[in-house]
Amino acid sequence: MKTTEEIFKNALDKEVEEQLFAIRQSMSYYRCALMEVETKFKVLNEQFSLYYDRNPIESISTRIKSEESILRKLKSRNLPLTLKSMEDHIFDIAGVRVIGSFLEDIYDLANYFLKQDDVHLIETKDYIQNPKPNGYRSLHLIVEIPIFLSNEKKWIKVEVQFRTIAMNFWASLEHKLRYKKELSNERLAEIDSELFECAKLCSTLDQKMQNIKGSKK
Ligand code: 0O2
Repeated sequence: MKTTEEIFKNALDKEVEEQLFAIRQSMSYYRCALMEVETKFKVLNEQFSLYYDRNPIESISTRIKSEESILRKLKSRNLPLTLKSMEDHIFDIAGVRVIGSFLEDIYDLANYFLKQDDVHLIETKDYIQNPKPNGYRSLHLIVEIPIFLSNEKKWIKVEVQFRTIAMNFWASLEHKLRYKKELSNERLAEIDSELFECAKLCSTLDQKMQNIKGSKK
């Protein structure tokens, strides 16, 4: 016969096990959604290559947001630290970054992607038309796409970031420079101002490259 303590411990173990499984399951759905979205862009690139003899995509990368970053975001918004709260409020757990060749490619790719009838647009943040005050440029879409499991279809949210090579170059280096912890406030202000100048140069470069290419296909 089990003691009350043993029964209680077993119940707790079971509950923890179930919660851990639910988290693993959720993360697995986000990974499946990333595969679906990545394939969609590979298909678009293939089609451009066939019809227009060019590849508008320089590279595609995917990432699942780290647990640390998810918790930080939930805490910063005073949201409950639960799986449901994460699924309901954090929309960039699954992230795809599409690096396009020219400015025009960014909007073409985004439009062709959004035309697909299984892609539901949730939100657009156009930091190319409206750059962030620090100079950050990128087109962000939050979409919901279906993943097909053995006995059900689930809609999963994915954030897609579209950047040109110049936008990505700036964002990657900004991230490295900005997050050096030992810098003084004065040096940080200097870096911010120089980075803002670099962002303007990148934007000019993008426009020049687009002009050299000329518009449409
Ligand atoms: P990580 O490591 O990619 O997870 P919201 O979701 O609307 O509440 P949030 O999260 O600020 O607010 O959304 P936003 O503005 O669309 O930015 C989300 C992501 O865009 C960031 O992810 C970065 O990948 C990128 N990003 C936004 N602003 C900047 C910037 O100023 N510099 C750089 N280098 N990247 C930026 P996370 O969550 O920060 O990190």
